[in-house]
Amino acid sequence: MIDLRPSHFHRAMALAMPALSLLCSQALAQDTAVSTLPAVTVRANQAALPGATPVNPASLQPQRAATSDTARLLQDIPGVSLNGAGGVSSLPSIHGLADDRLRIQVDGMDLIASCPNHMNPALSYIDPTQLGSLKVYAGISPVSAGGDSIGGSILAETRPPVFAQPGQRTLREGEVGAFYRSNNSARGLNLSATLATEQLNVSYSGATSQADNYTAGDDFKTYDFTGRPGHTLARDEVGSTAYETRNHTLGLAFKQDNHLFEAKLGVQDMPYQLYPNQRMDLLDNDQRSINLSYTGQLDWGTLEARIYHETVDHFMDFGADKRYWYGTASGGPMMVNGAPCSPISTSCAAGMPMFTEGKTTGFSVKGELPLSEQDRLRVGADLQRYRINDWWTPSGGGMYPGTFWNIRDGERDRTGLWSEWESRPSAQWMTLVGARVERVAMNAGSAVGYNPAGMGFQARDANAFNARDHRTTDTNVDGTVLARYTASEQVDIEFGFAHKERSPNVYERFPWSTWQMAALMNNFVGDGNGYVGNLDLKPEKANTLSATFDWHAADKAWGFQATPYYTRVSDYIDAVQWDATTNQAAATPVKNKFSVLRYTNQTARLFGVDLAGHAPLANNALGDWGVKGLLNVTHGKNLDTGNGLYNVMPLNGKLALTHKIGGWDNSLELVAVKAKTTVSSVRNEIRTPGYGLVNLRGSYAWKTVRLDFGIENLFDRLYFLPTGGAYVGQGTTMSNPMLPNYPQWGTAVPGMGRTLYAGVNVKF
Ligand SMILES: [Cu+2]
Repeated sequence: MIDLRPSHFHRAMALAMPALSLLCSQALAQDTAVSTLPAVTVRANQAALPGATPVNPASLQPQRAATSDTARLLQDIPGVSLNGAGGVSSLPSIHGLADDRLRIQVDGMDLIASCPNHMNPALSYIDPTQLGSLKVYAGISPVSAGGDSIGGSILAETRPPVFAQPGQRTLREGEVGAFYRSNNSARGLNLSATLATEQLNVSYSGATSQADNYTAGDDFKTYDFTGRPGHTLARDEVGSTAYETRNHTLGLAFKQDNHLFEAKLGVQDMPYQLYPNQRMDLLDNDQRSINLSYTGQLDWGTLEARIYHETVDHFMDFGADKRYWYGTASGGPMMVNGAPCSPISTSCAAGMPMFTEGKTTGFSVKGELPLSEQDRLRVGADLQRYRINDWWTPSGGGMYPGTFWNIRDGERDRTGLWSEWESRPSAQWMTLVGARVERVAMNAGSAVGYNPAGMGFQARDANAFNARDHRTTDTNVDGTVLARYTASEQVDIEFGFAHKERSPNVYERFPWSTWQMAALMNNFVGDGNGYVGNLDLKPEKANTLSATFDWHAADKAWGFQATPYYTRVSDYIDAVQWDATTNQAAATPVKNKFSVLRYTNQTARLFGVDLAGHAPLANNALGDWGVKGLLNVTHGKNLDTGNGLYNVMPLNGKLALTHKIGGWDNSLELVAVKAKTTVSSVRNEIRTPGYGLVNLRGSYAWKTVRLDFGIENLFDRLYFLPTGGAYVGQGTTMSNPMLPNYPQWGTAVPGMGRTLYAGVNVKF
């Protein structure tokens, strides 16, 4: 057996290296072959685990021109929807469970959003053009791909290193690209370059992207608004949707016989990403990561080990559209202290600097041992150490004289051990059984308000928080049983059961202030409300049953899949409206306005079905014609209150007519979404009307040049994002934000109006 302790691991490695150099080198390239390149790719064991839906690499390419938001590349995966956030930070949701309820990894790193609004989720650190592969476990995810999550898993990876064939000269290759999108003047560049010998690969990939605010299909506001000097937000302009981001990755890979070592350095520099559904904007995000990994085909099996470290420095304040406000709903100037606000006066909205600093260190190791022809055993261990500080410096307007510590010296450390056994007892059957035990230890230092001596609830809440021990240790147990039965060449069925547990994140546990202003800052769902943490939260525990029935042609020319699922979550972290005065749950919950809520454990149930299908229509002189479709239904309910769960996508579907001829690959896409009527009433979640959109997409590929272009929202429809939260993208979002007559109350964030896009990529 393998000893998983790091010191033993390194010693074992040192001993194993020379002995293994004699091993046959064929084992190296046994799985992935790079399509046309005369090169060898070494990958970790990529034999598809059951439950995984890889996003077709061919479908990633055309989308790179259409979006800079990597999460959006998942939009055609059955069961996946997106919760709107900033322009490049959407939060994927799988079967109604999103954000930290999912396990999302980038190159094997479990990245954590270090921001009270979760503005920097894992997928925001990788540009669509940097992606090599994207895989989703929507139904039952194996324990090897899970941990500290109750929903599915998403694994994003940059391109694997390539090496020259023996005797071949040094490989020099790369790609350069650019795109433009008309609606918000989004533009960006990407460059990747690789230099590789038989043993060494040096690669760089970088991407920049920036956009102005986008406009909706029609006016959705009743007034124009002057935000930054010289700039008026028209009635159809969606405030705070601009962004600018730059991602760079430098990779070094070394291959020796059956061993592959990789080092990746990642840098993100995001000058701004504004938020239409948050009261603050991201005005700087600096991330650095280092990721070292080893993959080896050893005589007993496959070994993978990884160690990574990430630091994030995140800064928020009011962006341009939230800083000034002199328009009111009636069109006149807004008066503050008897004087009209003007674009050059800061009296209407004081700044509110907020800083978050996160440090994540992780180590993981996994081994795969073939036990027999039919059986494989996988074992692994994951360690993660997370440190976070979240503080707001004084700024006036009641926010002084000292610094407000939202989370000080926050800690969240995970230790996980798992094992799974995959068996193929016959040609028809495949089974996977796994278990994981995980310990999550959390802690935080003392709460400090702006004015520790007084100021309403700040002192009371800080004292109450500080009087308690903030340490918690959860022991979470996951179990997965999954089977695939191949009934015939045309029918297979995959079904399974999973029990999964997730501990609360730091923002669910530690934010301590019931003060409205502070609570409004602690919101990672974008619903406009304020949230207060709860030290007594228990881990969420989910039991999920899921099956996928798959009918298809023997050659997969046509196919139809149905995935029904059912999840019951005990201790689901929902929220109750909180009365700061009594410091108790509100006796009479407010309706039709924003409120302050406190996280609490309740019981939830989610069920639904995903349907997906594709079929050829005709193959004639005009090309290859086909049709594909998708339908998602999810119901989420809080069984304690009878409420709907927030941010659950209403019934939605997609139908596409596809066409291919020569280098052309085109499609006409219809998107239809039903009205959102089931909402979380405790959050006064906003209902949205149903809508239909038409998109046109085209591409033409030569040998080394590729063009992608299209029109999204062809008919310039005004529609509202059912899971995009509440629109608070303009104005002084902090003044009287709870009033029902707050001009924007009740407006969901509109989707983008018509946009033409085009992108070009050249390989060299
Ligand atoms: Cu933030």
